Order: sequence, then C-alpha cells, then structure tokens
Amino acid sequence: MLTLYFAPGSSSMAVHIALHEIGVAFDGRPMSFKNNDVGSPGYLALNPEGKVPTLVIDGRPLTEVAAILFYLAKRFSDTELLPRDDIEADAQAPRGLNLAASDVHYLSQALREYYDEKSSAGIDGYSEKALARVWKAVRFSWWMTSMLHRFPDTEGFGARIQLAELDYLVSSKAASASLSENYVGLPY
Ligand SMILES: N[C@@H](CCC(=O)N[C@@H](CS)C(=O)NCC(=O)O)C(=O)O
Repeated sequence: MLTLYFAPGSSSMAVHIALHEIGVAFDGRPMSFKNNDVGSPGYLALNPEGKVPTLVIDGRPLTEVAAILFYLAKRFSDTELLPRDDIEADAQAPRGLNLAASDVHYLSQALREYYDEKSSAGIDGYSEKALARVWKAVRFSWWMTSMLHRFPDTEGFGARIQLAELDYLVSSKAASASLSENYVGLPY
C-alpha cells in the first residue's frame, strides 16, 4: 500500500507525477502549509523534517524527492523511469538530478529578483549562468572518465598519463580538494 503526503504546487508534485506516470494505485493525502499540517506531531513522526513529500510504503515512511523517485523507478522497473541493465546510464539519472538542483538554485534567485526587486537581470542571464555550470560538470565527468576508464586505443603514453593523473590525485592535497569540490558541487 502506498500513501503519498503532498502539497499542491510544491516539490512533492514530482513524486505525484511519477505515481500517475506509473499508473499505480495510491492513497493521496493533501497537506496544507497554511494550517501547518506538516508541523503536526502525527506528520512529524513520519517526516521529522516537517516537509512534503513523504511516501509511506506498507507503513514505512520514505522521504526526500530524489530517494522516492529512485525507489519508484526501481520498484516499477518495467516503466523504465530509469534505464535498465545499464549501470552507466543508470548513474546519469542522479547526475542529472544534481545538475537540475543546481540550476534551480539560480532560477529561484532570478525569480526572487524578478518578483521582489522587479529586475529581470537574473532571468535574462539565467541560461548563460546555468550553462557555464553545466559545462563545468560535463568537463568534470569527461575528466574522471578519461582518467578511470580503460580505452582500447589508449596504451603507451596515454596509459602512463592516466596513471600519473591518478597518482597526482591521491598524493596532492590540492588535486584531492579540486576533485572533492567538483564531486559535491561547485560553489555558486
Ligand atoms: N529535500 C526535500 C525538500 C522538501 C521540501 O523542501 N518541501 C517543501 C515544499 S517544496 C516543504 O514541505 N515545505 C514545508 C515547510 O517548509 O513548511 C526533498 O527533496 O523532499
């Protein structure tokens, strides 16, 4: 039995849409922020963060949009919300989610500027700003792949460079810091 606690117009819509896309029966429980439904002791027992969404699976609560979408995609794998039998393609999903979350950060700033300060500068510059970040994420992904994968035509010089790159990474604090910064997300 699946029960979804959601609020119209909030990030819980992503889960709501996924459930409809899958076509599975679920019990929908609309929550009102105005009435502080998310702050009631009963709801806090399910989701101590006091946020929506929460998906209750046979009595067990699961929170966080990304985790719930991941669960639904795995459980209803025939709907192919995630690619099947392809680990690398599978990994692109959380990568895309992380990237989208970063873009939303810029977008929310731009929308706030627009409505609070009546300035469209943030919206006008949004694509350029978001794309610059996307390309840095693509660069990082390309760099990790070029260091860690074995390529059929990479031997001799290319293979030695890969090893040197790896050696530098594990022996230099600066190189490790750069990897960490890119891995968890570049600063805004
Ligand atoms: N990291 C959480 C964020 C959830 C979240 O921020 N939900 C908002 C709605 S978009 C909420 O419930 N806010 C209630 C409140 O702040 O009172 C997730 O991904 O599920």
